[in-house]
Amino acid sequence: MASKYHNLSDYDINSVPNGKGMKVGIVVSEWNKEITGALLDGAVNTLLKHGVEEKDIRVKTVPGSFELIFGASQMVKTDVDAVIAIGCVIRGDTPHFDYICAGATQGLAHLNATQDVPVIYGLITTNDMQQALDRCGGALGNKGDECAVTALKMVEFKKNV
Ligand code: DLZ
Repeated sequence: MASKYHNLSDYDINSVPNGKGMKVGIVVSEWNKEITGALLDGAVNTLLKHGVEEKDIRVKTVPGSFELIFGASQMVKTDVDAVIAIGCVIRGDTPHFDYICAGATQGLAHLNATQDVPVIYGLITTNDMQQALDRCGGALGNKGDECAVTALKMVEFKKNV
C-alpha cells in the first residue's frame, strides 16, 4: 500500500492497452495547484504516450477536492469512456482534512460503483507538502501516470467483461 515501496510511474508498458479511439475526461481540483497541475501533466502525457488523441482528452477544473464528486458525476454523463479525478489534500491543523478526504473518497467510490463509466481515484492525501511533491513527479513518481494507465486498463476491462 505504501507508495514509498512503489514508484507510482513504474508499470509494464506491454500490459497497457492502446488508447486510440478512447475518450478520457479529467476533473482536476484547483486547490494545491502546483501539485494537481503536475499530476494532470503526468496523466495527459501518459494518455498521449499510449495512443489517446489530444482531441479525446477533456479537462475540466473544479475549485477543491470536495467538488471532484460533482465534477466527476457530470463528466460520466458525457461521451467519455473513463473519468480521472485529480486532487490533493494536505493535512492542516484541524479535522477538516479528514472530512474532505472521507467525503471526496466516498463520493468518488459511490460513483465508481453506480455509474457505467469507470472513475479513477487520483486524489492524493498527504501529511505535508513534501509528501505531495514526492508523488507528483518527485522521488516516488507521478500518480497522474498511474491514473492514466489505470483508466486505459479499466476501459479495456469494460470492453471485455
Ligand atoms: C477548504 C479546503 C482545505 C482546508 N484544504 C483543501 C485541500 O488541502 N485540498 C483541496 O483540494 N481542497 C481543500 N479545501 C477546499 C475543499 O475541497 C472545498 O473546495 C471547500 O470546502 C468548498 O466546498
